[in-house]
Order: sequence, then structure tokens, then C-alpha cells
Amino acid sequence: MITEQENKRISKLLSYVLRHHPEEIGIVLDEQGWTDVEILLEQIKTKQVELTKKTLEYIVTSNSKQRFAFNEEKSRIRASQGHSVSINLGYQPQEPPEILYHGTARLNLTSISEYGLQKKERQHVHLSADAATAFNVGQRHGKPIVIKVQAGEMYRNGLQIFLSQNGVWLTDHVPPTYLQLPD
Ligand code: HQG
Repeated sequence: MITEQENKRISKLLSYVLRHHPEEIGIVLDEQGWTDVEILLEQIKTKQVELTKKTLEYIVTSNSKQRFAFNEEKSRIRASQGHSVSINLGYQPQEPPEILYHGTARLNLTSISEYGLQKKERQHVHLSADAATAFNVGQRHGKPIVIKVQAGEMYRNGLQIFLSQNGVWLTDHVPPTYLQLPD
């Protein structure tokens, strides 16, 4: 259908437009981050990408992190998390596991110990259910470290935590008191 390389290239482009810059291909996201599939298929041609709906469906289902989701009718598509554009994903707050993990670069440690985990450019702080995933996320930023987050304690103290459709835990801010930082 499409090569692995082509799949990856288009997934990256989809992440970019559905999370950060929809205007790059002239599409619009609604307030929950959804966009019309037919219009997307038309507009993505501006990036020299010829996509059929079938191929798009394949890209969505084969995505290693399940980054994208269709609505039930498969007429609309969105990124399940990771946005920098302001949208309301509509996930309900829920009780997290006692411990969640955040991967980052060692050079961020001092600042994190002072300010806690901040969402920076994105709409949420991203937390993982397992340390291995967090380690991989950390590797994207430099020499990786994994921070343990006392998510159960946060929840009991009334801080809201959400679970995205693709299994990433999202929250607004993690104050330093809930962090177990490595040495
Ligand atoms: C750091 C990927 C200094 C934070 C992954 C991170 C994820 C601080 C960086 C998703 C800080 C932001 C998101 C503070 C936070 N001082 N640095 N006080 N607070 N930081 O990319 O979590 O593959 O916005 O540690 O799987 O790395 O794209 O967030 O290093 O789920 O689907 O500021 O991206 O998913 O970086 O990654 P990011 P992230 P995809």
C-alpha cells in the first residue's frame, strides 16, 4: 500500500498539522481538535502527498503510538494528544495509577526541581504509565532521565488528570512536591 518510510513521513506531517499548525495546509480544527477528512485529503496535496481515504485509515491504524483517531463515521480525524494549539479534547478527569513517569533530559532537572513539570509549548504535561516509555520520550531531549510522579497523591489532592485515547496521561502542571527526582 505505502512504504514504511512514506507512512512515517505522512504521520509526521499529520502530527504537525493536527497538533500545531493546521493553517500550514489550510485546514481548520474545531474546538475539540477535529477536522474534516475529505478536506484534509484535498489540502494535503499542497504538500505533494496523494492520499486515499483507505491509505489514511491504514496510517491511523498502523501508527505505533496510535496518535490519531477518527470519529465513529470516519468523517473527521484528530490527534489524540500532543497539541500546542488551544483545543478542548473533552477527556474526563480520572483516577490515575499511584505512580506515573515523565522522561526528560538531565539538563532540565534543576529547573524542574524548582518549578515542577510545566507544559511549555503544549496544552498539557505528558506522563507515561511505564518507565520505559518515559525513557524513550526523554531520549528525544538529550541524556534521558525518568522522573517518578506521585499521581495518586495529586489526584487525592484534587489536581485533575486525564487519560488520552491513546494512553497518555495529561495534566496541567505537576508541582515539585509530587516529584521523585533521580540523583
Ligand atoms: C520539559 C511525544 C525545564 C519536559 C511523547 C520536556 C510525549 C521542563 C520539555 C509527547 C520543565 C517539553 C510530549 C521545567 C517540563 N524546566 N524543562 N520546569 N517542565 N520541562 O515535547 O513530554 O511521539 O512538549 O520535561 O511520547 O517531552 O510526539 O513534552 O522535556 O507523549 O506522539 O520540557 O510527545 O509524543 O517537551 O513529550 P515536550 P514531552 P509523540
